[in-house]
Amino acid sequence: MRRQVVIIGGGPSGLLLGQLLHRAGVDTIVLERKTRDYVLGRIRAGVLERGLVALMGEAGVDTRMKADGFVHDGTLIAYDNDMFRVDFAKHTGQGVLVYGQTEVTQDLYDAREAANGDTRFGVENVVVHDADSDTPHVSFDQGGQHHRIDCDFIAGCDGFHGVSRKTIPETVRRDYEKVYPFGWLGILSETPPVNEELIYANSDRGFALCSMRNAQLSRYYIQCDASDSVDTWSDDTFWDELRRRIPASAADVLITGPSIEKSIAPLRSFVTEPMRWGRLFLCGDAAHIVPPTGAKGLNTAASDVHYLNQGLRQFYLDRNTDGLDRYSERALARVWKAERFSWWFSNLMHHYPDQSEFDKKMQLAELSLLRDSPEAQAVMALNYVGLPY
Ligand code: RFL
Ligand code: PHB
Repeated sequence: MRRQVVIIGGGPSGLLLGQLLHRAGVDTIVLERKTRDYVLGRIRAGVLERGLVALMGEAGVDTRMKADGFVHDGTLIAYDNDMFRVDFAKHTGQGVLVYGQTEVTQDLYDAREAANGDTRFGVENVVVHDADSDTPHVSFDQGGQHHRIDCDFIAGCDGFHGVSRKTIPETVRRDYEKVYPFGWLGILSETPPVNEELIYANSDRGFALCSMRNAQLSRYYIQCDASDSVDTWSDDTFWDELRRRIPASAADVLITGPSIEKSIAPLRSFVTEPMRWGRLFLCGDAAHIVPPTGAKGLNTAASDVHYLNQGLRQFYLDRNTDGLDRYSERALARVWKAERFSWWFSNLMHHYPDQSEFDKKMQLAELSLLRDSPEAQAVMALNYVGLPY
């Protein structure tokens, strides 16, 4: 079998790339290890930058997003019993869109199905062959059968634990990593959000975030020990701890209910360089991870998709390889800025196990600078709404 582009991974990066290429007449196959339901059951991102919203439009899949998404023009930051607002719209003329990754992924799967796109679920033993030659191919097993697909290019969109990045020889690849000494415990509950906008809270007991998916669906997170397990956190313990970490004005009106999802995510900053090896191109979490503070993961995956889509279109329409040759450099230039923002915002908002009194004072000084300085707020707003592509 032959396809122009093999896409490994049917998460948001792989599906968005597939849909954009489909619109350009490029023939793709998506290989996904899990089932569609499993992929849609993962509760992840909730805040979309304008760049991703525009790409969904370009891919022809933004109807439901436009109808059901909520524009947020600012966010609240709480610390030391104080709370202030960073006004994105005032500083940048833009907002962000609250619309879940689950919905984005579902819209993309629906569109791929409507277009009769070739998607294989439950594939095993995916192997990339000869990526550094002009005749690469990908092999995999499905339902007891072995398959081979010859192609022009391979898009490695298979997330942090996928095979694509590991295909690049260690002599070529350089990894940069920082692991944070805590995790995020998140719950989803069918309750109205505590506030119209997100609240990021720095408290002595650790970080907390009040987020949402819609008017009846809330998403809350609290910083927890990296070694905690969800079983040690009953819903009641979670709600009690959340109340202690957010300002009294919010805690007093918090509506609680049973969790419909509860999970713990580790926090990590990670980048691999380069993002291209021969005819293999890495996209999204396969190449980089950010801690979720600041909501940059899915959005940074989207900017990779944008650059790769441009490069592939240029190749197929004009036989010009410039966009592909510059893919890694272009994508990484933006990735590192998103890494910086997520690292900065994580450092500002979390309680570190080995934090000294001096370190704590530094956090408070920076938070009060952010509260009082329009210039500091403008820098934060610019990064939060998303740097231009
Ligand atoms: P994904 O979503 O991990 O998808 C990769 C897909 O590849 C499949 N796969 C394979 N398929 C075939 N063969 C193999 N060998 C394979 N190995 C893996 C996997 O099954 C999977 O379906 O990566 P992708 O597409 O790059 O998307 C990245 C985003 O999912 C991620 O960056 C965000 O979810 C991060 N993130 C957030 N990002 C935001 O922009 N805004 C947010 O508000 C936000 N909140 C979050 C987040 C991530 C979180 N967690 C759990 C890490 C909140 C949380 C709690
Ligand atoms: C979410 O709603 O899941 C979310 C929102 C903002 C973040 C991280 C996660 O910074």
